Amino acid sequence: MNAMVTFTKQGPIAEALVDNPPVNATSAGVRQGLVDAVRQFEADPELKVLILRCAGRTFIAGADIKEFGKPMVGPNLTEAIAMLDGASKPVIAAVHGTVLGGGFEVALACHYRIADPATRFGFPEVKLGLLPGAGGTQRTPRLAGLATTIELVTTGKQINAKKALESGLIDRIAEGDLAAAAHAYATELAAAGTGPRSAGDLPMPEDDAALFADARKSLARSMRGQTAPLLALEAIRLGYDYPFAEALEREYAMCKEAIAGPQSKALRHVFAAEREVARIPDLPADVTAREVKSVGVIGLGVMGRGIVMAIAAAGIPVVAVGLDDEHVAKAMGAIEKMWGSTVKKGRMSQEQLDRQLALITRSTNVADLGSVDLVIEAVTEDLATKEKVFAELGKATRPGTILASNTSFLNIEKLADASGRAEDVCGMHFFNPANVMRLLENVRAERTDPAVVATIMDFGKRIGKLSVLSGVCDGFIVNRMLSKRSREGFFLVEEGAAPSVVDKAVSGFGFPMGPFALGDLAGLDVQAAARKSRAASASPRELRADFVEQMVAQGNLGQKTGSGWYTYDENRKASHNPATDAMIAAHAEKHGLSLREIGEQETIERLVYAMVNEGAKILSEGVAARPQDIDVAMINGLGFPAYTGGPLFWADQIGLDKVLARIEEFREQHGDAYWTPAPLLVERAKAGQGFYA
Ligand code: T1G
Repeated sequence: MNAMVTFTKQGPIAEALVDNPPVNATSAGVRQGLVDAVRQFEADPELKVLILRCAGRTFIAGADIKEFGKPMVGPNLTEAIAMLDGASKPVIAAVHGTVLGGGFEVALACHYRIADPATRFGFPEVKLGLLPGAGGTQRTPRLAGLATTIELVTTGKQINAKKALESGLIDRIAEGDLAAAAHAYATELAAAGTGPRSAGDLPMPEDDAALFADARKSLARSMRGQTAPLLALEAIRLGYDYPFAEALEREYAMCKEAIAGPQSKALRHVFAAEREVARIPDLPADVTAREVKSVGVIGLGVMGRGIVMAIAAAGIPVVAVGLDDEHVAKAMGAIEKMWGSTVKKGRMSQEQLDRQLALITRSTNVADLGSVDLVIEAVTEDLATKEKVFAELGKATRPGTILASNTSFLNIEKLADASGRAEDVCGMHFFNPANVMRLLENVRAERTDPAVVATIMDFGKRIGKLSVLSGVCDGFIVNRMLSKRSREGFFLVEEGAAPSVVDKAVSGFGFPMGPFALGDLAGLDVQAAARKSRAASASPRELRADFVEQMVAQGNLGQKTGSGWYTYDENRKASHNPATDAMIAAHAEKHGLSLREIGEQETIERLVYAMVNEGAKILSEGVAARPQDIDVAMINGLGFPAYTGGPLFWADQIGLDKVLARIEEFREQHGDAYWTPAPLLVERAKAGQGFYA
């Protein structure tokens, strides 16, 4: 027996205990250990029932992602699973934690299943560009029916133990200690002389062409551009077209093919990158995060409210400081309304809502922040206003209280100066809506204490955010790169592209929406204000492309006024806005511009290479420490399609030599101001390397 799987026996009951931290992934040692355990169990006539259990925080959470793409060592997972399924005596899976992917498949291949009440189950393979490859698409329908199977294998959605029990995926929910409950279950089966029970012996549920057709339609929409969900859906059909054993073989072959595909490579890169960015390479080893027991949020506009909600939802007390009683009441009313609708939708209990509300202390006085450990400032995006607030915070809070600004582009150094406690000052840039968006762009200023950096990175994870660390620059990582996409979008329209055609190309690339639809959503007045704040450093051509200002001047602010780049009906459904045609034509005539047809390829290259080039500059300047920080931020902050791996990973797949060549062509056509290739991009392209050298 190997160290990963320990085989023990107590009377007629055997136990195989898997211990492969951190999540008991089915690494080679685990697979071999499972095979050995079943062999030992089968070979001993004294033994009547085998319990499969895991040590640590979870039952097997999947195949070992770190082994993908490497030569297989020892038995593969399907062989280990076949041993469990084929045992001549009953095998019970006693599960806890997050039973995911291959772990769920191992459990389903056992004959009986008992779960800790808090256990969650799922097939996250599609999030890695894969499909279940060890029986998940074949055993699940036989146990739980088609609808549950389709939902589980095509979306990666998790279900709790109660739902798993109701669906027939588990047999019991353990009362008290799982090991003891499993042992009692085994003793019961042994006493009753119960035999093995293989899901593979059950018939497939009645076929339902309409269900599959609906699933294809909804997946094409909800998982647009992704190959794995539709593959997973088709894999279920193997159960109708082939005998069980052959269906398993074909499912495994489909999974192996997907593993070798570009989307899985990209999504596995993202999985690792999202964990890499939590590590701050240049933090001193001895630095420790400060304890954050309570937080203050000052400024209760849309962002401030979202931040208060995210903190309270994480169970952390928060003092919500507004300008005056009216502002505070309005903010709290909005928070209660948003949480109330979540309760109505059954996504949160009333008790949870009450607990979260009880964590929020209303205030209009900065002095009430005297004892908090962290203050997040979210007042209006105006430097003078923020400097005033930081000066007050520097006096009103105790030394060591971290003072963070939610600013999306203003200079943190100036806020640090205003506070009088620069070492405690940093940025924590949330994305709207702050209680929903995963990304938290933490900003380290020149004088920010390393302990502050460690604290805000930890705090981000504590409130369910994906923290990425940025240095100080205009727009940090996401908005700085986004501003280049916006710039190219305006230029493309100046040159003759229709906004809707650009948006369609960008959505087709995999973004949730294109730059013009996004502008209408965010508000053209907001975009105009951001352009105004950058006017001093803007080029003549950027200033000339003043479409947003033209529309704002006519009171067309986008969705909030029903008209912007598009017109919107009462359900905010977008339609073509003929006024933009007239505006673009008049603009071209006024400036003597000649309009031309612009193809989709050029559209995407102009918009995405502009971001890639800016990302390379951000990397060269050390604003981001690694390409992972940029890819993770853009995927989670702007919706850059994860199945491309993020802008820099995607550029690597294209080949930086090809990217550089196109940037040089754009530089010829549009000038140095916009298309000077970043030194790092040139250097890597010439060396035949990528950003991920
Ligand atoms: N393989 C290898 N390492 C894994 C892993 C896995 N499946 N899951 C997690 N880790 C590592 C992770 O990299 C990190 O390492 C540490 O564990 C803690 O993870 C045949 C083909 C289980 C919900 O997709 O969803 O089975 O950074 O920070 O927030 O059909 O990890 O510390 O060095 O995420 O508590 C399917 C992926 C695989 C599950 C825990 N399974 N993992 O979350 O911790 S494909 C998955 C998760 C498959 C079969 C197919 C989460 C978690 P390090 P963490 P967490």
